[in-house]
Amino acid sequence: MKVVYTEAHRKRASKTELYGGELVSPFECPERMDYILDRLNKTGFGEVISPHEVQSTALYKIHDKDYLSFLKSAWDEWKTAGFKGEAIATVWQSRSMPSSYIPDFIEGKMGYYCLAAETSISNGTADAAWESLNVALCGAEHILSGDVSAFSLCRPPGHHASNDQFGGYCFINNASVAAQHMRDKGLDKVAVLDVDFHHGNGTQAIFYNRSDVLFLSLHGDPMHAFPHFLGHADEVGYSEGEGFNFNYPMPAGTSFSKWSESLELALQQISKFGADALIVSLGVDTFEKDPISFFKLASDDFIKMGARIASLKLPTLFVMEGGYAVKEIGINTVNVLMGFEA
Ligand code: 7XA
Ligand code: ZN
Repeated sequence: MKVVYTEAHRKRASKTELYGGELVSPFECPERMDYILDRLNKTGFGEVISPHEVQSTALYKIHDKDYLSFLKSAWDEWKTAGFKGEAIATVWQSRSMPSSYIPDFIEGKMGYYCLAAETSISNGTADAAWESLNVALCGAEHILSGDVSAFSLCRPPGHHASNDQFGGYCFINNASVAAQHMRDKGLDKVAVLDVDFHHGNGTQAIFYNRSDVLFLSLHGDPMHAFPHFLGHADEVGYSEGEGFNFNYPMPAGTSFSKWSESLELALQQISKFGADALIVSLGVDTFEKDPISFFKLASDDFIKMGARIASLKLPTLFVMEGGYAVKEIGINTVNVLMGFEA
């Protein structure tokens, strides 16, 4: 399996995350990639390749153009405003302020284009987000040219980013743009299976009224887990998309035996859908030692996960999302890929 990777992810080097009322060093850090690469090297798994520049208009079908302009200019605008720290949203439109105006000043724009305050924007964030997208698109190109599988080692991750909002460490929805790119290049039906601990709210929202992209997410119950405001089982899609969105929320302490029951249900839906290709939003924050999550998957379980996904026998693109038990992130990620190939 080819592994697409670029060192350019290091441009995303934010120093602050708002966590529990404190500014802490971000859980989503560059070292995550080092541990994954190290494990790939040690196991000899896959051929690590640099991405080439992919020509695609899919980004502009998935994300709002003003949002993309905002991402590009946000850091400069924040600095120009004289703020000393990294850019963090602090004020939102809300139930009691349902404004449709987009503020001119960066403080207001941050709230307009942000869905959760933990994620700061810093120098290089936008560059890294675009590089991460290109890694995903390059993986998609390999699938389109006939590879049975590929791994896009994306950083920053993407599945929380919606059409016009960033948050949850995500800026551009890599998996969604890859799915759109596959559609644009002639695949009729694409399924996106999100196995990250957190609900893929951005991907769900993007495809919620579409029947050509099936979305399924296995995640911590949003009553207790981020992103809290999307991811319930009764969210089934809207209009054309009704019946093409599946959520499998699960409680704290969920082990692989329970988790895999949801996986089997999701796999059945993917088979029934008749997908031409599968994109896996691969987060390994379901791991028992993950510092910000509450499932109990063990390292060996990730091998079984990969094997079950392989049973679909679909061309499969893995796109990296979360996972913060940094020392084990390499083992857990590569276990999924090895289980898939075995
Ligand atoms: O998959 N998404 C993540 O791993 C990021 C979740 C961000 C949680 C922030 C809660 N304080
Ligand atoms: Zn996650």
